[in-house]
Amino acid sequence: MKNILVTGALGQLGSELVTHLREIYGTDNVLATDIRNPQEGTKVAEGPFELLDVTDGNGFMQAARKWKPDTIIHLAALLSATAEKNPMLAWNINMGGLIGGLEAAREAHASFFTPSSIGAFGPSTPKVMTPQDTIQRPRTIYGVTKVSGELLCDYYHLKFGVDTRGVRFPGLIGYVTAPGGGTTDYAVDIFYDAIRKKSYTSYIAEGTFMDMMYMPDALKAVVDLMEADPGRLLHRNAFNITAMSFDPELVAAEIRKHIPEFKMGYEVDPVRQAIADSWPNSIDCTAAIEEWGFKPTYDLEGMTSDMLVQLRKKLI
Ligand code: AKB
Repeated sequence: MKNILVTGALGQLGSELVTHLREIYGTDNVLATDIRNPQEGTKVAEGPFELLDVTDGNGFMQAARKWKPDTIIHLAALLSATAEKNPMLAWNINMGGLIGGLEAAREAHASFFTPSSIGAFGPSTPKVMTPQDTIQRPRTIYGVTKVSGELLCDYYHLKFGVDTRGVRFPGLIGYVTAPGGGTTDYAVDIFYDAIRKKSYTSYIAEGTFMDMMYMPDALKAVVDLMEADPGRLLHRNAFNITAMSFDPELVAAEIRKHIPEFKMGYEVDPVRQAIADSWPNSIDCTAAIEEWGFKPTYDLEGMTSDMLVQLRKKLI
């Protein structure tokens, strides 16, 4: 029986992952933590919850001593665009939180998952079918923390034997909790505006391709990687994974199949555009497929139909 501690449980990924893990391993076996309390009536509030500021290493350790997790899923972090506005804060949260979590996992003898990102690549990385092992010289503070985090997790595995595992997530698209402060967030916002206004103004320019994934595939990937036979893992931190690559025009065209009057406009944000331009167009997930059987279900077509159905239920 598992005993899991999740940080950043109220974020875009955390709020859905906690529910998913509780369905698999039992509500009482998944402790959700975040820096603020969950709203009453939300799914996260239905099971164990503790306040935890991940930059407080001592607090992290105390939470782990109390809960005795066999798995720590550390999600609390700033995303790329917010990080770029406040690099010191990004370093403190992304790296301070990570080392606190790794120390807690080391003491608890817990497995440890934390996400890296396509943001761990930079302008000198091969842009098309970016290999698993390649040049990683990002020029954003988010990317710097993601590469450092990958190295730190590998170090804790090699030096202390902590069972660290991670994936490089692409942009995640879901309808439960909106993302905040990311570069790929447009690919979520577009669905909300398509239903509410039948139009969207994109801050990312036409022709900018980035990798994306629908939330159910992201949730499954975390569980599949954590359940994978360690003997098969040649890599650990972190596996390239993706389900689709598109630019704003492609997703708009897909939405138009359901909402023919949908209109697309552009007001490009130079900061987020520069970040997007430094990231790959598409990444190669062969290592994840071969080492732990990664297999996404949703492509652009399937994701778009489901997003629109689910969001209509939520918004109308
Ligand atoms: C972001 O845009 O910052 C994230 C990511 C791809 O890491 N969604």
